[in-house]
Order: sequence, then C-alpha cells, then structure tokens
Amino acid sequence: MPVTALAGGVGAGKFLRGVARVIDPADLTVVVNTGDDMVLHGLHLSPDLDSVTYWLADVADRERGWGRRGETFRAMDELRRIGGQSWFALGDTDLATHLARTELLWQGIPLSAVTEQITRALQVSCRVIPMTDDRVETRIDAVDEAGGPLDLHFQEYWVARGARDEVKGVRYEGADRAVPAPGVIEAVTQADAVLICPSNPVASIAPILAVPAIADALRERDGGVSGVSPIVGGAPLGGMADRLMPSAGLEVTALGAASAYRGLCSGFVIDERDAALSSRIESDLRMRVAVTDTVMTDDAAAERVARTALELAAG
Ligand code: FO1
Repeated sequence: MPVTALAGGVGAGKFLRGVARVIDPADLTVVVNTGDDMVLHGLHLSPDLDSVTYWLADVADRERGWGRRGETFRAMDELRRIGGQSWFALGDTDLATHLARTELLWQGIPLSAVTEQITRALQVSCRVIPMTDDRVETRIDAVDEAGGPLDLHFQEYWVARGARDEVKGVRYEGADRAVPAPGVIEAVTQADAVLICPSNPVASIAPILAVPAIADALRERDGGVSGVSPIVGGAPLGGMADRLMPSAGLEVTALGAASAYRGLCSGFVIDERDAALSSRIESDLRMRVAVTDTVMTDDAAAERVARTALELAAG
C-alpha cells in the first residue's frame, strides 16, 4: 500500500513515526517543506528535512522537538565567544548534516539526491524527498513594535525575533516557478493514500502546495487524501501556528486548519476536544471527519492517529 505524506517539522516527525508502525516504512514517501531552508555560516540548513529525518531515524530530541537527542552545542558556545551569529542553535552532530549537505550541493548534486544520501546514512527506511530542488523561501511581511515594516526570512521571524512581530502576510518566494523534485508527482498521484501531517498549515504545508504542479497533482486525485489537525482546542499542539494562521485568513481552530485544505482533502482527523466542529467541517468543507485523541505523547499514540488518518483516506 503506497502512502505519501506532506510534511513540515516536529508535528510531522511524531506523526510519521506512527505511520511507519502501521504500514511497511518502505511503502511510505514523505514530501517535505523546504520553504524555511536558509544559508547561515555559509551552510545550507534544511530544518524541516532534518526534523523529519531525525524523527524517522529515532535520533530526534523528543522534548525540544528539533535537533538531535543527547546533543551538545560546543561549536555554538565557541561561535558566541568569537562573536559569530549564534541565534540559530546548531548542535555539534547536527552540524555534520549541514556540512555534508552543503559540500554535496556545492558539487552540483541536487537537494533530493543529497537528502537520499543523508537518510540512507541514518538508516531511515522510508523515502524522504524535498518538495523541490529549486529555491523557495518563506518570507514574512510584518510590522515591528514601533510600526516599522519588516520583510523577514521565516527563521528570522520565528527564531531570531521569537514571533513577536505582527504578521501582515506570508509569501513563498520562488514557489510559482519551482519544479517538484524527482518522484514527488508520482508519489502524490500513485499513492493509495495521501496524508497531510499535523504541521503548521501556513509555514509548513502551504509552501508545498504553493508549488503549482504539486497542488495540481493533489487536486487531480480521486479522493484518498486525509489531513490531521495541528490545532487542538483552539491552540497549536506545538509551535506557533496561531501567529500565522490569521494572516492567511484562517481561524485558529480545527475548522480553520481544515479550511486550508478545502478542495484537497477528502477527510480530516480532529481531536476529541474539537468534536463539536465535525458537522461544520463536513457540511462547509465536504470532508469526512474522524474524531480521536490526536495528542501524540508517544509512538503508540502516534500510531493511533496514523491508523485513523489511513482508515479515513481509505474511505
Ligand atoms: N528552533 C528554535 O526555536 N530555535 C533554534 O535555535 C532552532 C535551531 C534549529 C537548528 C536545526 C534545525 O533543524 C531546526 C532548528 N529549529 C530551531 C527548529 C526550526 O526553526 C523550526 O521549528 C522549523 O523550521 C519549523 O518547522
């Protein structure tokens, strides 16, 4: 049963561990957001690709969500002492991923092939593909405390400035011209089920859908697409989706998250706390709804959510 998932960072990582317990991981293809990639210290960072890879390889730091378990930050400490940029915390073993990726990209190897090498080295049995080998950058239009306009890279907004600025809009620069990475379109069209992970709809999934050929491929499917709400009881399970959803005209509820996928999802999984929203998602958005406990405290809980999403996609 080939299954394809559209994924962002931490929420996706947790959920995908559950999917890989329900189906044979060799049947799972994960298409990952690269809109929050950036170049820092001359290194190409792909935070969402790394989060998904580390979670699937079971080396992720479960408490922090991003980066690797048992990580040390000695290089960062030294960088700070020297006066280098230290606002984005790169762990010592995580740095090896960025060094290898950057070197291979400089050799002209596309990001998709680089990702294949990194995931193979970490013994990830699913296929992990960046949404595109082209450059796409999620930019945040915001205003600062003094009312001054800002045009920020997503990570500057999120990490450097702690999401404190008022967001006016989100742009996915380069997405309209981006070509899906090799294998993405086949994965979306030929899968028995496509799952939209419980990731931030604006920061993680929208950049993938902003690549025109990917959205078209998803729209052309005859059903079998289910999403999982990252919003539980009116707040994100993790991260700061609540800061970005209003700027995209989405209310911060499971209904708002579902409406980000209007016309794309045939089914949507929501949390028990949001059960009252089922009928509106079904009637307004024409999605079948499954209600379960979506809080993924461990792999067993993630497996339950994954099973629900897969059953919903199977109709
Ligand atoms: N998130 C933070 O809040 N602070 C950090 O210093 C930070 C460093 C970091 C390093 C590598 C990596 O793969 C992810 C990292 N993240 C960090 C997470 C990341 O900014 C976001 O969670 C994702 O980009 C959103 O999906």
